[in-house]
Amino acid sequence: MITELPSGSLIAEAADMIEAAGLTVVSTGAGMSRESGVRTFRGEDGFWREYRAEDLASLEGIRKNPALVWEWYGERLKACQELEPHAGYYALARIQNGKGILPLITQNVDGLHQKAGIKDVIELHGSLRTASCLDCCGAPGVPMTEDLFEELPPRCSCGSILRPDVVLFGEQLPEQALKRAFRLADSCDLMMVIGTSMVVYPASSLPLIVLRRGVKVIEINPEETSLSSLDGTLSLRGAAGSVLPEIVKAVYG
Ligand code: BV8
Ligand code: ZN
Repeated sequence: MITELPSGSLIAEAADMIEAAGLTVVSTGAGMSRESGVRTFRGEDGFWREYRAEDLASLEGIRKNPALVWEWYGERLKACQELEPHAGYYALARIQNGKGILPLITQNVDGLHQKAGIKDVIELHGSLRTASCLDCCGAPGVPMTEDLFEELPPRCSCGSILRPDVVLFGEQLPEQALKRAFRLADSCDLMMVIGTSMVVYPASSLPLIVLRRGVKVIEINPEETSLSSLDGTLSLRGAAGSVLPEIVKAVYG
């Protein structure tokens, strides 16, 4: 993991862009949670035991091996409940308070942005808060609490298996959340893209919409992505937990 910081001039450039921009939108992926101890989906910790996340986070995966998939979500839920937001989250909350508005779009389901007091969080891929009936008997979502994991897989009152209310691969994203995300990409003056490999669609299309409008993107990621070298991207090679507080220092002293 890269721990050194981008150059002071890049930090200062990002700070100037944030200060000058009107509507600034943030878009985060699994890398935003990495320094809080949540594994990412790809890269060195992208596997859970010998399984790829994509194979577990799918309807077919749940139907084929419901107990295994629920074991994975149980471990992730427990981690998310025990883990705390790192300094990068609080830096985003500081920018949101300073600017008065900072809509935040996330692919993450761990609830850590909200735990750090960040408001207006748009969860593109759902959350680990509730679970619903796999066979859509219409029963409302049940809270994902410890007792749900006593017997795996947890079942609906109708007898069918429950599924976590996250967006599984191959599923449509929540319509309102996606519509708002596209509207923000179409109207913002700046987008900050933090901790995403730019692999998963349609979240990965948002910064491309911003760039196509001739509007700038600030990327924060220890690794290069397909966004890094595009015209209009200021790519800061570093970890969210250390870069974001440096930007806040440069903006607010
Ligand atoms: C859909 C919820 C319409 C569950 C998730 C072929 C080509 C293109 C697209 C497709 C294709 N085949 C299928 C598709 C569509 C598919 C897709 O994009 N697949 C990918 C794998 C190719 N998309 C979908 O299915 C979406 N639905 O399109 O609906 C439709 C409907 C029917 C049929 C067709 C289409 C649904 C996508 C949502 C899936 N659910 N999660 C759960 O979380 O359990 S996605 C999952 O991946 C997570 O949400 C995760 O956030 C997301 C994306 O990953 P990243 O966030 O980018 O995380 P990743 O690990 O990849 O990268 C981490 C990054 O952080 C790295 O760059 C790393 O360097 C960096 N990093 C590390 N440490 C730090 C850091 N950065 C900063 N600081 C650090 N410290
Ligand atoms: Zn049911």
